[in-house]
Amino acid sequence: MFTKKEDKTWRHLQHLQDKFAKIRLRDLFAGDPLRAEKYSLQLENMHVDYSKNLINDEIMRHLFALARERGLEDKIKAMFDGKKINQTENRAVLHIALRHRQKTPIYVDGRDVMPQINTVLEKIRDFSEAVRLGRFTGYTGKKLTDIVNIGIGGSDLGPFMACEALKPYWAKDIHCHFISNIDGTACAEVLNKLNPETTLFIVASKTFTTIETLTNAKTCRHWLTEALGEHAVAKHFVALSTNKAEVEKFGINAENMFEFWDFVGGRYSMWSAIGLIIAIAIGYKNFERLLEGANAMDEHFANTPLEQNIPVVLALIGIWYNNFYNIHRYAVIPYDQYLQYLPAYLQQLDMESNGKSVTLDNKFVNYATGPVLFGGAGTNVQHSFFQLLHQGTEIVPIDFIIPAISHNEIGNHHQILLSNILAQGEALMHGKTEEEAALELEKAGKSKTEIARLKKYKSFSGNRPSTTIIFKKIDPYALGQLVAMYEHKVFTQGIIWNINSFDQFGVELGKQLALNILPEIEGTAFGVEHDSSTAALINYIKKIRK
Ligand code: G6Q
Repeated sequence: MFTKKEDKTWRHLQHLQDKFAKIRLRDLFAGDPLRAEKYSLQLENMHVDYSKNLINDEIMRHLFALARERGLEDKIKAMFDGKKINQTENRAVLHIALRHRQKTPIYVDGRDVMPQINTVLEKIRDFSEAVRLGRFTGYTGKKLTDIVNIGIGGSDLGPFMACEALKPYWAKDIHCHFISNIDGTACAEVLNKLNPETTLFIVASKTFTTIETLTNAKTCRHWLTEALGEHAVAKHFVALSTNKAEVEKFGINAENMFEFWDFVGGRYSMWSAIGLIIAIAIGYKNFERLLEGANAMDEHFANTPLEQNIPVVLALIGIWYNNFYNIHRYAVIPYDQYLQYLPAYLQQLDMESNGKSVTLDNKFVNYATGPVLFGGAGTNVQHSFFQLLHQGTEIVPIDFIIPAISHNEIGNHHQILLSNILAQGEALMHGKTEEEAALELEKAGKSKTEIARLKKYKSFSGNRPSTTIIFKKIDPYALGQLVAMYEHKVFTQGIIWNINSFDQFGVELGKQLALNILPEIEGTAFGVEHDSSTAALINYIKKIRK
């Protein structure tokens, strides 16, 4: 699977892990006062400290060698050059073109894609401004104040996460809503609150064939036309898609469609027309800042030597844990209420991209690929799953993320938040030995028997890795940098694992089977063959729904 050279580097890394397993991070920090400085990187207002990871120079050197042997530099170039690196679908992968701010062309099949991207950006600018200023109104002439994005997966998670992350930038008189799940509750709970006259629906679907989105869009259309009549649709529905024919079939005019293209993957699409709701919420200038932040990260990724390249360094540290420590999970913990949906967004980005088992050479892998990612907002999660992170038997590497300055500097809230994020990283890394725990208990006046009984429970193994990412403030530019950083981290890991990070065949089987089961649930098909569990569950559901 690997070349001889790669295999040698891989085996050497395994050997280094054996050696390093005996070394403790707290000793490395004690022995090297410059460790934090050495293992930190900076890009503009973004600071990344990766010194609390289980690494040293020799390990990093071999990880960089592995990346070079796997051809990472050439593969980055291939993506930026519009080569068809999504080989199973024969597509270029050009989310970087969506935020390409330089006035240079990017070619796919000999054709510059920048003019069409810029035309759609202008359309987003004009439309978002018209809605915000009340120039584009609803059918009865009222200002559109509630914008509903109907989409799922890549057509939902990005815009939803970004709108929530940038709430301080929202226009005061505009509210954003998201309908994603096919569960009727998703529609009902949003529509219950809204007035058809002031509601704009954005139907976001790359293919415009997704059953959840089309079913939700039809329900919303019905809700609107019941109140305002068929003619109102043109003033209350727009579509974001690559599929003009299906958009028109649904009854949305082509002039109300914002186009994107098959070189934009769903989970990489918030920078395209799929970001329309973001532009309406925060204004086009701020939307441009989001693109500029991502573009700054793209430039950094494409032009910085691997050793100082933030996405590459983070990716290689992830590889180190995944493939050499056999730690197949990691957590992202933003200490910022506005970033609370970032982990859910990253779950799709990472797990849909790298949850693969077949290599680009059409062989099953014999090593671990994408890890399980989870997370939540700090400090909330400190009071839930952090117990396991500190004292459980699973080691979970963590990305801690925080802005130095909050949008809501109320009293000392943010100082407390800051002290907590730093304390968690320190506690996980440093731990507390039994002796240290005993000493503390002694100082607290506990008896010898109590100390002997409690000291194990009160000890922390430590040596648990984390990376800390600090921004000055989470503004649109910083969010662009952050999301693009994770996109490129995922890309880099995909290259090391020799898999295609840009298809998602794994979501298809369930969809296919659901289409078989639907007529049975609806009572229009009978006797379809299933395993006994599925068959019994279908019968049970039909019985109690009668
Ligand atoms: C993302 C995936 C997937 C997709 C949804 C929605 O990379 O392709 O999450 O975004 O299935 O698809 P449509 O946008 O086509 O409705």
